[in-house]
Amino acid sequence: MNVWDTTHECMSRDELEQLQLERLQAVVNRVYKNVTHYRKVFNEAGIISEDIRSLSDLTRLPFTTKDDLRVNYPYGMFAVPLREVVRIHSSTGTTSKPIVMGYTKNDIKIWSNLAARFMTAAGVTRDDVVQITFRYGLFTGAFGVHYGAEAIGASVIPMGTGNTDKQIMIMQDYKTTVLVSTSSYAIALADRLEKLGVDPKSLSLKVGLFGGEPWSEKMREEIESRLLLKATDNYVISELIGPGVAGECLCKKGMHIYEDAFIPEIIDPETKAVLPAGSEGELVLTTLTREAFPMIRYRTGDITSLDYAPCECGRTLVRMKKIMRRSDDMLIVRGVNVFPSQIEDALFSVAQGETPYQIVVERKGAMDNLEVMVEVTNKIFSLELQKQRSFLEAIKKRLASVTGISVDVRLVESKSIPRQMGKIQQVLDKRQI
Ligand code: DLL
Repeated sequence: MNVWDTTHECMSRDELEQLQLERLQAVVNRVYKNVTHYRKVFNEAGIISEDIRSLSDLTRLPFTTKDDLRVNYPYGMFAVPLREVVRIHSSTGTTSKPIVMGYTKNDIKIWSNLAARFMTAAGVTRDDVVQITFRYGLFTGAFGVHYGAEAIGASVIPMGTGNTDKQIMIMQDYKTTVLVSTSSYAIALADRLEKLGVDPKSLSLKVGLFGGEPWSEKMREEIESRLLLKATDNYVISELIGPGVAGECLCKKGMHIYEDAFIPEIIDPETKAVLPAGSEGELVLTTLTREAFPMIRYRTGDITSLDYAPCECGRTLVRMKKIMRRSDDMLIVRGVNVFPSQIEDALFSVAQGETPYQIVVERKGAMDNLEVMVEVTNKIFSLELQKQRSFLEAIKKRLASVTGISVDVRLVESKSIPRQMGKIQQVLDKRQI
């Protein structure tokens, strides 16, 4: 099996831990000097950089959360002056204060090589034609894979999202061998191919790189058999870098975390205690190589477990189990992070007050659908039809703008949403993945 960076992906654990410690000491030192937030929280915890003498001292450092990033919006967490930043990205899902990540020239180089690792692990070579259906723009997904593919020397087709018929035409004509997409979009593509009567055998697909949202082994089997490719799971998280944090090899038994660049820990999300190897809990990551945007003990909110057993592929890197749930209430809809609180705030501001509602997420065909049912008061029902319609449109518009995805909104009669002990279940996630 091909390995992109044998030195770092196949190191002995002793060597790896020595490298991690050196890098950790350097990053702790740097953030203390250059980032006001870290200086403040380290001082509050009574920690100085010299306290990090072994890897186990990592647990003495405070966690970093999404809220810390929001409070320090836009550039407060940058560890280099803006003139050294050559790229700015955001995570999916916009709130009033999105999360802003910066990259130096060297960060981009490191990122490209990290992305090249999971692509190589899935079998991508310079002979491949890679069709990227992730969204280009502020998000990290498309750019990370794009640069990784170029580092390998493959031919990149930067399609971006949507326009499924055109995606298929290009896939046929340009002889795409590698599909990069969310797992749900891969199924939507398979559905459309079937409708158009295109035999997947007539395509050149070989590898599918998927990520950005939870998906099951059942979905993997479906995608592999319908698109006739080998599908791997890849972990994307913008705050840490984007794609290139962890990815599966063709053994498909967990995603190798690139531990020379990220130290993983698993914590109990309630007590925040670090759990022993093998336990299931929330993944916490510390960056070791980021220059512009280092993260110390970042709480990802993703629930997984770590497996340190050797892998047949020869990589010595730990593997994280597929992520199927989160420790918080964040929803992932069509690969985009959506917080129920964003929806509630937007809804109440348009309705000019609290109004009973329920968020329903389900799969319609292959794709996720998010609908907000809003109970209307007599006041709104008594409005003439035209006014009701503009109320509905105003909610839709506001929700689309705060979440970054299209949202269906349905006005329903007062007291018609089911209650349990008088309370509405605010989020009903009916997806079976
Ligand atoms: O941009 C994720 C993305 C990439 C979406 C490509 C669509 C296409 P974030 O907005 O930072 O990154 O979202 C990161 O997505 O914390 C997980 O909850 C979830 N996630 C990412 N990869 C996987 C995966 C994008 N392979 C959040 N399996 C993370 C399950 C995943 N969940």
